[in-house]
Amino acid sequence: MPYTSDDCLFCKIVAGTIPADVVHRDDHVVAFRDINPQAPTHILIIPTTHYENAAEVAGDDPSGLAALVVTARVLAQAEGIDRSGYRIVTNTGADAGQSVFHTHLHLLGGRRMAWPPG
Ligand code: DGP
Repeated sequence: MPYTSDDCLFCKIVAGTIPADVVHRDDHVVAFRDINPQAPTHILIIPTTHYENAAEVAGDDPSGLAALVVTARVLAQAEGIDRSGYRIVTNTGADAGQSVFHTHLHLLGGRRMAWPPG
């Protein structure tokens, strides 16, 4: 049984107790549209198991991290942004802007983006 945190917003989305616009779900990965989109496509891709950040997933379940990236590629194709380009972002820690401490990839696309990020 995967670990879930009772206090974790994204664990509640995995469990279905908080609604979300889910675009993909399997045993290991859930993807849903960001509540405050920063681009025409802005999807959050999360493991069903609670890990605080991407490094934790990489250390504990490398194939789980790969599954998140593969899901991003599949969803980018489904959204029609795979050829124009898209960005995968994972914030780690407060200074990076992480506000939900259940690791997630942001899949962003559908507009031209600047670099460096703010
Ligand atoms: P980060 O700041 O990198 O931890 O990203 C957290 C993202 O989660 C942020 O872009 C907004 C999004 N978010 C926060 N609460 C909810 C929610 O209840 N539903 C959805 N769909 N997204 C949320």
